[in-house]
Amino acid sequence: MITVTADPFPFTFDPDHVALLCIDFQRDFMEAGGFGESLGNDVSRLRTTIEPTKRVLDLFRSQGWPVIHTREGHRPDLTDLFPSKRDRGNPSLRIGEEGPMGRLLVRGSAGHGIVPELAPVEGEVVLDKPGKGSFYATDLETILRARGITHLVVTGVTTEVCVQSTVREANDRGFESLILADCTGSYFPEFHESALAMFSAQGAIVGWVGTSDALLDAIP
Ligand code: C5J
Repeated sequence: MITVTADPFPFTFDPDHVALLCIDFQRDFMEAGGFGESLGNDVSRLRTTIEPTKRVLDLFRSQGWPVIHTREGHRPDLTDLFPSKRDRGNPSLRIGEEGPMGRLLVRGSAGHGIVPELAPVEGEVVLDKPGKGSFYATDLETILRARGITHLVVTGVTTEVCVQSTVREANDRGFESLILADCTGSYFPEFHESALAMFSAQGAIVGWVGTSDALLDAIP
């Protein structure tokens, strides 16, 4: 068993039953010209997550532990895009419209891809999802249960949107999540901090919060 220093108390997992979730490290959220910027966000804020997440990815790869990447996006014909998602807000470009990295949040466009530093390698699951949560309208739960995964190490963007939806969905399904604070990021620092605080409050009501260093230090 491996025990990681975390809030509100140490997180213990069996390495035979753990997986790394890398949520939506897509160019559309992390680079200029993508969906995140179309909503008026400073996308550079998310880039601090790349280096620590790369170290965690390297750890999982070197140990042979499973890695699952998710990508938020839609079919090219947009048949899986609810009008409520398409029409809300006042972005400079809407989902499906042509931007500098191709059509925003459309599967197959350059912007929909994962940033090169964290790109999946052969054998890693890449899961496309139309919503914010990674369990909604995907086979994530089946994939995890088929492999006997009970514990998740969670990285990704953004903390209070897709990470938060996913860890809440995971919690309700009985999975134990360790969310790495430096491997998750938000356009809004205060939302990042609040979301992390909500996860670990009330005796880890949603999950545990730790850091990449704490995880790496815990591995013999
Ligand atoms: C957002 C996400 N923020 N991946 N998506 O719309 O968090």
